[in-house]
Amino acid sequence: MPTAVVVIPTKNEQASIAAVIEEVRSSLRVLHYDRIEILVVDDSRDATRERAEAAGASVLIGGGEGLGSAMYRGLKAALAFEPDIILSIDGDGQTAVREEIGRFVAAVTQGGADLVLGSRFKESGLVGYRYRFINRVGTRILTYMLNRKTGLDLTDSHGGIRAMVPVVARELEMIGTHTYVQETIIDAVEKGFKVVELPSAWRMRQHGNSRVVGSIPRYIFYTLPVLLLRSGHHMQTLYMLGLSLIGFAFLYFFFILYQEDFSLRLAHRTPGLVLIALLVLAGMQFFFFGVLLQLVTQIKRAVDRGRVSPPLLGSSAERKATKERHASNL
Ligand SMILES: Nc1nc2c(ncn2[C@@H]2O[C@H](COP(=O)(O)OP(=O)(O)O)[C@@H](O)[C@H]2O)c(=O)[nH]1
Ligand SMILES: [Mg+2]
Repeated sequence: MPTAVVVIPTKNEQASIAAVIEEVRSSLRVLHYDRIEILVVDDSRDATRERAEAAGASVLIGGGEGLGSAMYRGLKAALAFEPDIILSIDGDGQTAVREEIGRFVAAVTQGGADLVLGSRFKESGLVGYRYRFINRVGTRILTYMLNRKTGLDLTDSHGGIRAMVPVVARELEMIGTHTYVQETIIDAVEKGFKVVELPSAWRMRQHGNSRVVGSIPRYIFYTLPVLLLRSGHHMQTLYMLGLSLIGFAFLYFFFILYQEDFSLRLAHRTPGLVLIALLVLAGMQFFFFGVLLQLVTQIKRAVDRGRVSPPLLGSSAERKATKERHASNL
């Protein structure tokens, strides 16, 4: 009995949510899914929740910490249904679900993709309205940073529809709360999953306001620190800085000894010795700060994994496949 779970994040989408749920359900029925679960992850103050429930969806509280945490919760919760495929679709009706969902599902079920992303710029004419210049440039910058980090050749990261094999959601670890779209791609690539991009049309919003792409410059501001943290460069930098300072202190100490003909009567060199002590202290601080950061990162990863209770951890064959991917990706 093939099961599909669709995660729909919503923030004040009362005008569109019922129609989106209906469109998703009828389109998946055509694709012969017997069990279709719609999981709305909601942070609304309007009637989105009631309307989603009336349309037959399960509604999960988003947590009020941005799209990233809402999607994280939704994707992890989707695993409880033991799905064959997970999709995520925006709840604002900007995606042409009926026309496109089949291609996204097929890329996973027949094309061997693990994570399929919608791109509004892969072909011309996909964006059905005048898209603000600043956002176009911002999206370019974001996609460029993402491609540099992942080695992929994406044209967009913000499409309104995605499909994935459940193990991508199961393995997902995130640092940021607002950087869902980029971080999920980086995470999937790090774990050796096959990421594929398909063209996807983008309609104009009929109701409400865009929040994510509505503020691309602010979005970049949120994304940069996360990209930096995920790269792990900050830890390497701290280790290197710590070791360099300590190394420099030792060199300077030997230089002083050399100047004093290796005599240990160094009372008159107090300023130099104080400097050496300070360098060693600072070096140790940097080094241990790096160790602490590494520990915190590891604990965060363990907590992320622990959030999925054991019965939901999937078949051992699936876990073995993931491990192999990790290994071949090293
Ligand atoms: N749960 C939740 N959903 C959100 C949040 N921010 C945006 N969304 C939803 O995520 C989807 C995409 O958001 P939108 O603002 O349209 O982004 P854009 O189309 O990329 O500009 C929509 O369905 C929104 O309702 C949030 O903070 N929490
Ligand atoms: Mg939108």
